[in-house]
Amino acid sequence: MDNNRIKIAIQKSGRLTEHTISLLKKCGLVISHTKNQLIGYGENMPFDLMFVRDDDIPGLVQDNLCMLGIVGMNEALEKKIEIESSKEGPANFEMVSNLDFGQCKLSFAYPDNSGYENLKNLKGKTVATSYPNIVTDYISKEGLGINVTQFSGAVELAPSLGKADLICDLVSSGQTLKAHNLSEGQTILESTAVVIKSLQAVDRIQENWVNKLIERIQGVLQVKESKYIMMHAPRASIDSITNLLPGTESPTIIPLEGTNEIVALHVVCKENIFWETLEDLKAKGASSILVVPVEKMLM
Ligand code: PRT
Ligand code: ZN
Repeated sequence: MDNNRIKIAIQKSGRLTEHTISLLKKCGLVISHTKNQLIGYGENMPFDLMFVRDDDIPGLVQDNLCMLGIVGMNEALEKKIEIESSKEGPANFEMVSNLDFGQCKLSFAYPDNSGYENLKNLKGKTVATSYPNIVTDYISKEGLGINVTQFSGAVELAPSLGKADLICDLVSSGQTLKAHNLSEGQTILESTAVVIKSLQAVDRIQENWVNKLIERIQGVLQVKESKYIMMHAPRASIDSITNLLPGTESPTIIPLEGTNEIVALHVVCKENIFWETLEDLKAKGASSILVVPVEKMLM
């Protein structure tokens, strides 16, 4: 492998895979990859993708085997706390961007009707989790005195197997908890997928590419909600009209032939626009309102 190329660790097969590949493609990366290959080659940029298990991603970046990783915040934080509470610390990577997929919560959950909703009353009880470092850190900061036992899968079975009194696990819809007669309690982390980046110094060319990719990722995230809005508006109402549009910068004002009172007003709005906003704009005198999606944005 060419060591000048920048390696990005991504999940091989799981909840994050499709979103991650789609994000990188939207950043302009053309990937050559066949189904069973563990490496995908960037054809038009010096990035190569390492397809690995999500649990391994923070470690690959920590050990400088990959410069970047895309992984759940839960995994990144678990590794960070593990490193920082050992003699190895501080961690050699940072989280540089929160993404708009992989949303979940890391929450305590207790058997229905167990009366375990208040963590402060659970001194000496045992919690099962796949995130022993995050959970231990939380328990000690809160002074809860709950014991932690590590489970690598099917954590929700621990109470009925008699291995723990409660659990702390990832929750999204809540269906899994419900199916196991567990109730969700305190959330200790709201997680999304994140980009992690090695703190190791690299040469200028590599650094420029990494910064370019991170900038494009941020551009892709902004574009999702952004709209380009065009309308005719009374010159006297420009301020009140732009105040109705969330997340806009200074509007472009274009004079219209044959009138001084009405102008064309163009703005980029960084949040979604609802029908109610259009109706409010109309009430302020705007007409011919067009809302169009933004395809790319570089701030
Ligand atoms: O093979 P590999 O190790 O790569 O995959 P994996 O099975 O460990 O991970 P995967 O693909 O399940 O999850 C990857 C990442 O997606 C996680 O690290 C989280 O950041 C994120 N994510 C988002 C989730 C969930 N939502 C989620 N619901 N990860 C796991 N779950 C599980 C949870 O553990 C529980 O078993 O789904 C169940 C709960 O779901 P609900 O919808 O019933 O509440
Ligand atoms: Zn995993």
